[in-house]
Amino acid sequence: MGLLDRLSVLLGLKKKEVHVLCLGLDNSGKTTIINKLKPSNAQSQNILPTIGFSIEKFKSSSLSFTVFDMSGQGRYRNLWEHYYIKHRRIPILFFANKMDLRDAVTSVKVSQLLCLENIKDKPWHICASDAIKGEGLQEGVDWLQDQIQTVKT
Ligand code: G3D
Ligand code: MG
Repeated sequence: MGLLDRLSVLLGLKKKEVHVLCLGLDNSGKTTIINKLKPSNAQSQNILPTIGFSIEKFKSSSLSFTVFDMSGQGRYRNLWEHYYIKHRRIPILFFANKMDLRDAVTSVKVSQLLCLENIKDKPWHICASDAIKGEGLQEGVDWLQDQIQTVKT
């Protein structure tokens, strides 16, 4: 961030800009989640399968997010590492999505199955979500915003 941008953020004239990498299994609902976080007049009615990646933007109360929505398909996974810097203490937000499905397991169970408690070097959080209804998404974004705001601008 340039000096002028930092000053604008500090004075509350501009939202701090952050980049988010969105990863997950193909068909898990990543694009639907991101779409639902956009203002209603900017949301697509038709979610198409993501090819390679797409770049989306949305805002929270104090941040401006640019999201790299990566395809989960195996042949595109080699792209992931180009957008992910492994050793930084970046926060990781997990969505246990499709909680509306009858056989969905709880977010606690998902966290156990993925052994998330082994992540010691980065802050992480898991939210149960239903991206179609938009449930659980705001809780996740609020957590991410809190984490990012504790990092110096
Ligand atoms: P992806 O970007 O992770 O590949 P998509 O996944 O966002 O393209 O979503 C894949 C399918 O899952 C879509 O259905 C979408 O509507 C559905 N979906 C996303 N989130 C939820 C959810 O929380 N609950 C349910 N029941 N379905 C969800 P289609 O039919 O368009 O393939
Ligand atoms: Mg997608």
